[in-house]
Amino acid sequence: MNTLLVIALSLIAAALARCPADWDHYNDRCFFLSRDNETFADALSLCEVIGKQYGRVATLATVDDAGTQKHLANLVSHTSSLGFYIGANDLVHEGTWVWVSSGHAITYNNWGPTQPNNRDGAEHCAVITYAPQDGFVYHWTDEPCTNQLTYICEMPFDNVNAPVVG
Ligand SMILES: *[C@@H]1O[C@H](CO)[C@@H](O)[C@H](O)[C@H]1NC(C)=O
Ligand SMILES: [Ca+2]
Repeated sequence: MNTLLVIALSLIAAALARCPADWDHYNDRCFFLSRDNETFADALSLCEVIGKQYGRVATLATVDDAGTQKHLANLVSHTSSLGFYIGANDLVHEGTWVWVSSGHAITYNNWGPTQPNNRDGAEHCAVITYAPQDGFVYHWTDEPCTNQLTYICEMPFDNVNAPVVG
């Protein structure tokens, strides 16, 4: 087959799949764990760009219940990364943690020991952290949003939207 046709067909197949092959499915969402390290702002932009490739609205992960936390902790446990940005932040009002996906205040959390502590007044982004010596076993900490870290994107599971092929 012609290479362009093969590319077009694989793009359609990727868009029609309820979660793309390198994404993970949990309940009504698809999740993607990055390998690249980015700031919080760049991670958010990259999630949005990746989602657009599938015709979906993607963002940083909303970890709003214990089941989602447990599921993501299991995914993170299969990586060697020590920290993944999720969508929780208190960039607008110090101490008011909201999800970047909705702007709504967080109702579930999994903060680690003494977190969030806003160390040096400079920590406004939540990170799922593996540092068992300090009591963080996929618990959350707040970190400076400029830290370069891996990150978890999410997008809807069933918002199927094939690209127009012309
Ligand atoms: C991301 O950062 C970690 C920790 O500094 C490092 O070990 C890893 O190699 C980095 N990954 C990439 C893809 O640069
Ligand atoms: Ca902290």
